[in-house]
Amino acid sequence: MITLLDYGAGNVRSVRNAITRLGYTVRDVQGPQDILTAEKLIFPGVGSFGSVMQRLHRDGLVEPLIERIRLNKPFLGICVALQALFEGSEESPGVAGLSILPGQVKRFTDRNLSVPQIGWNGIILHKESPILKDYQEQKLYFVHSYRASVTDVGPDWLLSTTDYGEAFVSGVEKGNVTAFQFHPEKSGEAGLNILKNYLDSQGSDTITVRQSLPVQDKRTHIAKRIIACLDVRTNDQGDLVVTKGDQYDVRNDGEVRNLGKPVELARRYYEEGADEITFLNITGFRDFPMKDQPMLEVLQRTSENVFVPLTIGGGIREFTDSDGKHYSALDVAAEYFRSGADKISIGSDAVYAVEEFLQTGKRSGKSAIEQISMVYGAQAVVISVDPRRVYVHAPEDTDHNTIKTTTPGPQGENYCWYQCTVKGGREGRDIDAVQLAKTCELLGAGEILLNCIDKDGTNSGFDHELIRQVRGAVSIPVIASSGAGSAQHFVDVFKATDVEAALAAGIFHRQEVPVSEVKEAMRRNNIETR
Ligand code: 1PR
Repeated sequence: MITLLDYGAGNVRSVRNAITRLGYTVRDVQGPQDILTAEKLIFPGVGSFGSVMQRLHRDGLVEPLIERIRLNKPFLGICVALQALFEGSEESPGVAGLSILPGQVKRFTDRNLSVPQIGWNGIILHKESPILKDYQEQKLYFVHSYRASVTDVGPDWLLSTTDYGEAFVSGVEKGNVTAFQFHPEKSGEAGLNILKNYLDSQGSDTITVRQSLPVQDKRTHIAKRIIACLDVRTNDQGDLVVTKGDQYDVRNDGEVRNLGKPVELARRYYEEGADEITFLNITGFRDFPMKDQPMLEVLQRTSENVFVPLTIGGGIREFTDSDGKHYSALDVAAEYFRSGADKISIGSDAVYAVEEFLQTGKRSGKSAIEQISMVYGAQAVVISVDPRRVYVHAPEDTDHNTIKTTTPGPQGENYCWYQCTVKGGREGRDIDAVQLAKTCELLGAGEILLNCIDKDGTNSGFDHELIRQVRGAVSIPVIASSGAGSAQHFVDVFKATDVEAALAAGIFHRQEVPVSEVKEAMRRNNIETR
């Protein structure tokens, strides 16, 4: 019996599913007493530092947690739960942590690296641990903007470090108390194994001083991620199917293309080694997502078998239903997080939010981006950009951010800008991709999913010119999307641009190139991969 500290923020379903999958039963903390009496406790950190601490205070759990750790009772903290062991965090100034460990958790500072760190990185062990006893240098999934400093943690606690520009604390352990910055429940089979070691561990009444390992002269490296994307919608027969368009047109002879069932395909990509799965509910802009039970069910069922990050997009916005009941974008996102999503992706609503910001010059605090980022953290908010090329003869012909292109337009134009669209490419707006990406970063987005309507479904390779332009404009991670037709195209985009991840749909669905082949091509070309 494992006791889970679910304080109602973010995706705790994945931890729950992982524990169940490993053959254990989960019970929830009902009150402060459970923290002290639980045989084994898991504290999955989701949300920002401030919102986590606020909830612990609200539920009277701060003192019992400190007491439990002092009594050396089995404890596993994940992500923000590791950070909560410190005195405070730059993320939420003035909010006190549990102060088990000294120092403040700080934001990553290396300007050459995108923040948040999103992706698969290694760990270097500093001492022996029963939880990491069979760790074989596999990469594990991290997603965070703040990190604990190695200088704040003495050898009695320091378990592992990871490099992202600088070295930071990725694991602490003393006696039966362990915490990781990475997410074992999102780290595939390697992560499940780590979780299993904790669940199976016997613990010991005394604090065992574990052997320090020799200091190793090596660094860890974050992998470039490969993402499988499933565009999902209801077909004319009323079935929820994975579909795929050519330049966003998903119909063939009038019928919506049907490329398979979402849950089954997601599982196949997980087994083939996809680093992340994205579902886009492509008609979400017109359907009311809170009533979209099938999409929630897709997420719930997928998270039972898929232990890598899941993103869901389509229809994330505020909404008033026909009975006049109002749902904030936060309500809609919360439903998806509860169903197993780690990140939500915002398309059309991001364009409207940016338009408003550019008009007023002020943050309203009310946009979906701002609200969701505030509660769940920037790393949970992805912006899906659907741009299309607009050609011009010279940069002076437009106010937008142009590039000189090696693929001239129909009238021989040598310049273009990328016009953002809404409603699945149906409507162009007077905003370019650079304006959108930069403003969304300012409003609190943590990642850009950069599609390209001209390239979508063409199998002709990614649009490097667009990717370079947007990647150069922001300091959050960018996912290249649209146009992948071969494993070489992934190698090309990682060599030609600094993009952190690449996404494809058609080639995976049609089984033209399995994810594993993409990974092999990356390895042959010395591109860091999982
Ligand atoms: O506007 O917040 O409701 O979100 C709607 C979401 O649905 C957006 O993320 C938008 O990109 C997506 N979407 C809407 N219509 C379509 C369509 O295809 N008709 N799909 C659509 C976007 C683009 C990628 C695709 C890549 C890779 N699909 O998801 O997977 O282009 O494809 P490829 O590898 O086959 O070239 P909102």
